[in-house]
Formats: sequence, structure tokens, C-alpha cells
Amino acid sequence: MMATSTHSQPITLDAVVVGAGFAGIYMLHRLRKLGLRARVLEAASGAGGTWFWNRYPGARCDIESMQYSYQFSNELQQSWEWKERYAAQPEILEYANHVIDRFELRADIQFNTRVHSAVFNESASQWLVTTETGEAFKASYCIMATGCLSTTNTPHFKGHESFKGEWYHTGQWPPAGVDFTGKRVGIIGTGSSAVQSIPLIAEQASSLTVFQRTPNFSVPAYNQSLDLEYVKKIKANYEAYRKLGRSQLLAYDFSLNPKTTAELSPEEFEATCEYHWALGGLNFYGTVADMLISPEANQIVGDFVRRKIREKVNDPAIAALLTPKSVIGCKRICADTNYYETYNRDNVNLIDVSQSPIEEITAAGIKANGIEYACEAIVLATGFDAMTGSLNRIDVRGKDNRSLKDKWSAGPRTYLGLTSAGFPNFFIISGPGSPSVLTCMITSIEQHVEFISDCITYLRDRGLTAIEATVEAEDQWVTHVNEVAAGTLFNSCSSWYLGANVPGKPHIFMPYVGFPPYVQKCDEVVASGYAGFELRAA
Ligand code: N01
Repeated sequence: MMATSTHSQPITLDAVVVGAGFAGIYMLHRLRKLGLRARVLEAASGAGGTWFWNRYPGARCDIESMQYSYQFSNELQQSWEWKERYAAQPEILEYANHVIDRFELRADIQFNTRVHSAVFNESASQWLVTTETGEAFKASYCIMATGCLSTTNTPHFKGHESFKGEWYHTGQWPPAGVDFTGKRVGIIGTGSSAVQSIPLIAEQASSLTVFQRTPNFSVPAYNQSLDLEYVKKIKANYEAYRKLGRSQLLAYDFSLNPKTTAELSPEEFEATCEYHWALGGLNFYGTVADMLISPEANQIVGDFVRRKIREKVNDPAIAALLTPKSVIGCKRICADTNYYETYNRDNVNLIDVSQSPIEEITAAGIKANGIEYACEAIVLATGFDAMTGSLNRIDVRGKDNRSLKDKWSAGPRTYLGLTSAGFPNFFIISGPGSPSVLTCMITSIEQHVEFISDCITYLRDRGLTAIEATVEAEDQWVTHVNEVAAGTLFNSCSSWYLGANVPGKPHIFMPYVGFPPYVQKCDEVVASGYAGFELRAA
């Protein structure tokens, strides 16, 4: 039985990990292997992080299941059998729980426990982590495994409290599911969550009204049952396959055309577009090497998809509304099953709210462009306060009682996306300034977890009690993250990568572009005895 604590009698541990998603699960496993006393504190009633909450209809990963999984244990990757090319949310959740049980981690995960604050005591070199119910934990290390897409973005609409029907957010879907049969449903947003859920909600609801502010690019996922021969081939050489994935920009293997626009004739360009479209899913990022660098390349690839949208949608006016004008890939490309085709259904209606925002929510529905659209249920597919939202919700205080939220008021500042100056022995897994959301998350998570556990080993082996990023290293890293992004087209639209989706959030490009150079930098830092960090003995 797990020991409980109170504020006056904190439990003493070596490490507290916040969050039991894929990051927290693997972190606990590594800390256990080091022989450390660790506990994971998780707000939800179960593990899985974003895959616990995002249970909306059609929720499924856009990275192939043979790659979106842990690689730290060959026995695990050999024994687990994925069913589909892209795993659906229930299967991913089952996998997370399987890992927890397989490595006997459950006893050190405390569910239904939301962390309220984490305060550093400099003289003791110790963190005091307090929960919302007043439990307290003292630990040398505080590790945030709070996820990049876990705090929902819930816009405030005038009159929302007057609505008489049901409300749902895709990122906080009820575990029991929702039956929309016979209901008039309104959905706000057309990002990845909406693109996945719209086709399935449309099949159930009597009518579905989609409120679109900005159209997104979506490519067909071509999901299918996994071919056993294909699985066998990968498993016969899984290590090499993983290595190949790690060598790629996005930390997973996808079909990348190494040629740039200048090296392709118009016919060859069209052929590479068709080829990558037919491969399905995020392979489309690999259409041409300079797709996210050259505006000209991007225009050609974007036009190809715009044409596909027009081919799929019967009504030219609806097709025009669904066609993005922006840079393709600047926001994450969606991978869908029948998204555009769904707009050919009689019970689906698309409302453009790009010119004037949704006016209000009334008792009976949603009012936009002067018209009230009757709804019995409203789905918010409005995304997340990404990357910093969950960290900023916790009152994190480092040296001199300085608040992390205050430090980050003009945008997050980290060294390697892993640590922040002024916050010793405080680690963030897949934090802002690391490749995280631009990669296969589990691969990035493993690299971070291993960095952190190796770092803790290094400190312990040398009798050191604290590690802290220097301000200089952090400043240089923040500049570097921005310089790398500036060499791409990522900055050219209002995406959540930039924090642009949340009113009042500073506009800073948060993820680091490029997994291999990032790993190389981390390896160099370690090899040099943690360059950019100050290490201290008691
Ligand atoms: O969220 P989003 P998401 N009025 O922020 C609209 C990952 N993911 O949950 O673009 C009207 O992309 C907003 O409009 P606009 C993936 O990385 C992965 O869909 O700001 N509309 C937008 O259309 C993804 O990128 C998978 O103009 C409003 C939508 O809401 C990330 O999660 C599946 C509004 C939000 O789109 C986030 O995706 C799902 C307002 N006031 C998610 N406020 C897979 O693996 C917001 N919107 C496949």
C-alpha cells in the first residue's frame, strides 16, 4: 500500500515525477533501475496522459504504430502486437497500461493527484512538491512529465453558460463515450482532433454543423490492419529500423524525397506529390526536401493538396471554404479517414467563421454570422495550451522563490528544452526548446528520460547534489532554437507551435526543429561533463 503524506509530514523521496503519460512511465522505470525512491503523481484516474484524455471518436495516432512505441526494451517491442497501421486511442492506452504492469510500475504511480506547487529549498537542495489536496513530497529531483498537449484550450464564448445542451472538449472526452445518435451537434474547430472526429460524429448525429475559423491541410491516412509479413520483417530487424528512425529529422522513418525543387521537373514534382499522397499519412511531409524551407516548393505541394480537396468535395463553394490558403506543414498536417468526403453528406453543414467570430452561444445553439444554429450538443475541438500550459498551471518556484511562470511570461526559456536556469535539479521531459511535438513523441521522450537518468547517475557518482543550467547557455539555446526555426517556413502562420492559438500567450516558436542535431548537441553536452550547466556539491 502506498504511504500517504500531509503538508506537515511530507514523504521523502529521491525523485517526484509529475504525470503518468509515456514520459512519466518510462522515467519511473529508469529511476527504479537506478535504485531511487520515486513516485509519479498523476491528476487523472488512469495512466496514458494525452491518450487518457483524448478519447473522442476517431482518436488515433498519426505516426505508425510500429514506430509510435517504446524502443528501450527489445522484449517489449517484440512481444507487443499492434493491430493497425495507425493505432487507435484505446489500443495505445492498453499499451501504456501493459508497459506499467509488465515493468511492475503501478505501485509507485499515485492517480487522482493533481500537483499544485513545486518549491525549491536551496539550503537543503530539495524540492517540496505539494498536491491540491495538501499531500507533500520532498525530493532531490523534480521531473515534469506533464506533456505537450494536455491542458486544453477552451475559448470563452459569450453566453456559454446559457446553453441547455451538452458540452464536450475533444481533449477531455468522457471515458464512457458519448452517443450522438439522433442529435443535432455543433463542432468548433477544424484541427487534427476535429478532422478525426467529424467523419464519425457525422455518421451518428442527425446533423453536424462545423464552425471553421481556419481550414487545415489534411492528407488521407490510409489506415489498415497491419500486414503480418510487414510486422515480421520489421521485428526481424527492429533495432536497425529504430536506428533509422532516430537518424531522421522527425525521429521516425518516413519516405523522404532527398531532392529539392530545383532538381525536379514539373512532371517529376507532380509524381513525387502523387507518390507521397498514395503512401498515406505524414509521409506527405517527405514529398520534396525543401517543402518547409522554400516558399516556391511549398506553394507547389500546397496547390497539389488544394486540387485534391476540390476533387473530393462535390460542392465547389464548400470545397473553396475547406481549401487552406496558408503554407502547408506550417501547422501540423492532419491525417484523416474520409474527412473531406464527409462534407458531401446531407447532414453536414460547414459554417465559415473566419471573417467574423462566433457571436455567442445561446440556450439552443451557436450564433454566427447573425444566424442561430440549433445544437443539442457542442463539441469544442479547440486544441491545447500547448507545451507550456501544464507547466504554468503548477506553481513552480526555484531559487529565491522565483516563479517559473513569471520567468516565462514573455515566452518559455530553457536550456535544451530540459532545464531552466534558476531551477536546479528540475527537469522537463519534452519541454519547449526540445524537438518534442515535431517528432515521434515516444522517441523524443526516451532520449530525454535517458539524458535525465544518466545525469542523475553522473551527479550521484561524483557526490554532487545540484545541477543547474547557466543563464548564458540558456540564452544561447533560446537564440539557437529561434534561428533554426527562422530558416524554415514554420514561423509563417499562426500555429500552436508559436502559442498563437491561445489569446494573450507570447508568440515564440517553441519546439526545436531537427531531432538528430538535437541529440548530437545533448551528447556533446554530456561528453564535455555537462557544458552549460553548473554542478554543485553540498
Ligand atoms: O487542436 P488545433 P487539435 N473560434 O489547435 C479552432 C495533435 N493531435 O486538438 O486554426 C473558432 O490544431 C482553431 O482555429 P484556428 C496534433 O499535433 C494529433 O485539433 O486557430 N475556432 C482550430 O481549427 C495537433 O496539431 C492527433 O483559426 C476556434 C481548432 O480550433 C494538436 O494535437 C490527433 C477557436 C484547434 O485546432 C492539436 O490538435 C489530434 C475559436 N474561438 C491532435 N479557438 C493525431 O495523432 C480555436 N479554434 C492524429
